This record gives sequence, structure tokens and C-alpha cells, in this order.
Amino acid sequence: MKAILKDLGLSDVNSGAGTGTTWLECGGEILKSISPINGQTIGRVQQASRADYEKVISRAEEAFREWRMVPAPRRGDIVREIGNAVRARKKELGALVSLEVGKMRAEAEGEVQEMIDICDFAVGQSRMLYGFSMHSERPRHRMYEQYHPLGPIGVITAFNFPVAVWSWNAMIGLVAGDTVVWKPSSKAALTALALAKIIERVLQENSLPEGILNVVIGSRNEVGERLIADNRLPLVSATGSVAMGRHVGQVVASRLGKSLLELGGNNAVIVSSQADLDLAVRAILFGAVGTAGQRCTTIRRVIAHKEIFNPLTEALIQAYKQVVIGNPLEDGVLMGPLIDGAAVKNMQKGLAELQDQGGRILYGGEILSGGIYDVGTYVTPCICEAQNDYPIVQEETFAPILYLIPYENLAEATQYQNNVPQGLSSAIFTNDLHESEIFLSHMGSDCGIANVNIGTSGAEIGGAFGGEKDTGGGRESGSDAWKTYMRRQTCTINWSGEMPLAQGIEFGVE
Ligand code: UN1
Repeated sequence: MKAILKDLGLSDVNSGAGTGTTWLECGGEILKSISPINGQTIGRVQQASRADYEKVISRAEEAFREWRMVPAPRRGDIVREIGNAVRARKKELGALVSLEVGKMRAEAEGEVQEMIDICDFAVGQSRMLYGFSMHSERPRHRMYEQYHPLGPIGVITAFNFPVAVWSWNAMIGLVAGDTVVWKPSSKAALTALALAKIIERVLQENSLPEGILNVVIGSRNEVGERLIADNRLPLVSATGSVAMGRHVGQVVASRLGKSLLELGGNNAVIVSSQADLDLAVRAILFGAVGTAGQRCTTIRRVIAHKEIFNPLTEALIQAYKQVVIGNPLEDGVLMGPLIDGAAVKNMQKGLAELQDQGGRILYGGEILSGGIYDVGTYVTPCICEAQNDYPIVQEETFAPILYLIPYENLAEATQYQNNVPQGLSSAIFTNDLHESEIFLSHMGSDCGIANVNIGTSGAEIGGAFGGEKDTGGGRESGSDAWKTYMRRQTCTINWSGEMPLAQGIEFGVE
């Protein structure tokens, strides 16, 4: 453990506020990073105080004035170098992600890969910040739109994707000409600092000013609340629970800022009688058990046709029985611990409520004990029989609980799929074209992501990522999500020597 930390430039106590090239002597309280794998302290962070936050934000503001004038393709070059620096440290960074948030190695490295991929994507995007041109209704006038850098932006991220989600925002924000102030989850503080240290060298080697890529680790009162209320940040991107997002959205809206919200999911997979069950089981296993059920895209509900309900249930239970639970850094382990004891309690609470509401546990849901398990963060993944309208099924419990819900016809299945407050990701398993097209049509899934014959999680970076309804409506990562990080300007240029007005209005004095 010590070797990994040292290798990544971390010490026992680390500054919690950096401006990309320099680290502040912070005045906040000490935060311990505790590994959910064994309950041991990995390292400590001296958190930022209000005053430290102020320093960082003013550097980010100053740096913006300079960074916005760097040509976008040149900004892309810097992002290419950042991507390469992360590529070279993929294994070490992945190991730290495993240690700090408990993901299995392949998944931890997978999210580092997401960052590398978004860097590559952003490099290309840096030459494609296109606006439209329009034909003016007035003679000898030219009209077009252009995208300008927006400003310093705030990015708040959750513990479960401590590398990837920030990078979707930050790397696209960088090529857009923004500077970035990152408030990572305090449950994944060291990963954020390690990343900042990898990037520090790139910024220094390119003689860039401080303030371009900032990190501030601090409490909600000292940092979080100030950041969302801060008029100097025209955009705040936040990933986390619906409750958190509702608050962030309201505070940002009250100052008429922009927010990009990526909040909870309640993702369902419809398994039709026309599905390849073997494919469906493999996808559901990864989607529901992967990351110990702690992805916003985790499969939480399986809506299964009554004809295949029993064989599917049986096959899932068989698959769940084979999941090796343990230290995620060991080969063969598919499921690590939950993030902390509170998450375990929350899972137990969810299961108790489910049973009160009439649901049944078909497999799993126990807290494991003995040996490494004694730390209290390991559980068995759980399969339950439930109805879609149970209050607990309507909620996102951030744990490996899978609700199986039977259906009779596709209209009913689609209704179940859509009848939850959240709208992130969805999928159907079917080999019937008619069914899959209905699911993808206007009358089908209401989610931001809709898949056929693959699960709800593991989205590629090339698409716009995010969801509707209580998921918050934001889109980040690929496609045209870059537009959120820029301000659009419509320009009209008169080269006629006359002064014709639009809409044919005559206005003047003799
Ligand atoms: C999240 O859980 O907040 O689609 C992000 C996925 C990953 C990202 C999840 N690419 O599962």
C-alpha cells in the first residue's frame, strides 16, 4: 500500500487544495481515507478551509483569462499529454481506486481507461468546436454562431467513479477553454490528489499558470456550499444522489447559474419471452453485481416476462452463487466491499422495508463475517421478488439489491420501466425487432440511455451520458455534451453600407 502511494506522489498527510501546479498549506480539519477493504487508514488529507477555497477560486478566475486565449487545438495538445501521463500510470492509479473505494481491479482500471478515452476524444473535439452559419434575411449581412469558453467551472463528484466522471467534465471543459475547480467525494480524496499530481507535471512542463485544474477537498460547509453558491462559477456539474442534486440545482438556479446534474438511477432491464436468456443472465450479473451495485447505472430492476420468469430467476441465483466476494485486488474476486458501514446499514434497511412492503428475498443480502469480512463492509448480493410500485422499489438503494418483477405484455413492462421517479438507463433483451423498436420509440423507454441486448451500465464515453426526470437532465462525456461547457454567441455582421432592419421594420427620421 505504502509503495503505491509513494509511487503516485502521495505522503502520509497531503494538502487538500491544489491549483494544478502548487499546493496550499491548508487550514481545515484532517480527513482520513479509510479503505473499505480492510478498514485501514490509507492516508490523510489536510482539508481546505473557507480561506483556502477563496484562494483556489481566485486562481481559477485569473487562470481563465489566460487559458481562454490559448487556441483550442493547443488546449487539446495539453489534454493529449494529460491522457498520456494517465495512460502511463493506469495500473497504479487503478490500484489506488481499488484500495480507496473497493472496486475490483479490472473495473478500477476500466474507469482509468474511461479517462484516457475521454482525453483522446477531447483532443479531437478541440478542433471541432463548431457553430452553425445562417443566411441572414437582410442583404449583405452575415450571420453565424460561435462558442466561447464559459469561465471557471465547478465539478462535484461521487465516490463511485472517482476518476472517470471528473475527467468527462474536466477534459471537455479544458478544451472548451474553461478552468476547473474540482470538489471530489471525501470518500475518494486520495484518488483525486493522485490524479492531480500526475497532471501537475504536464502543467509544469508546459509552463502553464496555476489555476487551470484545481482540486479542493473540504467539508460541505467550508467548501461545498460555497462552491455551489459562488457567482464566479457559471456552471456547476454535480454527480450524486437525487437529494444532493435537488439542493445543488436549487442553489445554482437561484443565482441563475447553469447546473449539469447526473443523479440517481433506477435502471431496469426488460427480459422478454423472445430473449436469449443466457445473454441476459450474463449482462444482468455484471450490471447488478459489478461495482457491488454502486454505479448510478447499476441494474436495480429486472422486469421479466412471466413465461421465462422462473427459469431466469433460477439462472440468476445460480450465477450469484458463483460470485467470489472478497479483496478486490485479488484475482478471481468479482465483488469487493461496499464503500462503508453506513452503506451496509442502508442496504439492510432497504431489505427490511422491502419485506414489510410484501417483497421476498430469494437469495443473498447477508452481511459477511469472519477473516477479512470482519471489517463489516462485505455483503452477499441480493435477489428479491417485488412489485414495481413498492415505495422501496421506487427508490435508488445504492447497494447490490436486484428486484425481479413479472409482466404479461410489453405495454405493461414499459409502464413499469418508466414508472419510477428516475430516468437514467434502461435496456430490453429480445430478439424480436418489433419489441425492441417499440422499446426505443416515443412510446418506449423514457430514459437518457436505452439499450437492446446489453445491460444498463458500462456506457462508452462517445455518447452523451445522463438521464431524465429525477436523474437531473444533464449530459456529459461524448457527443455534443461539450456545448454545456461553452457559451454560445450569435453574431450578425452588416457589410452593406445600409441599415436595413430585420422583420422589414422602417424606423428613422428624415
Ligand atoms: C456513475 O456511476 O456515476 O456507464 C457513472 C457506466 C460508467 C459510468 C457510470 N461508464 O456504468
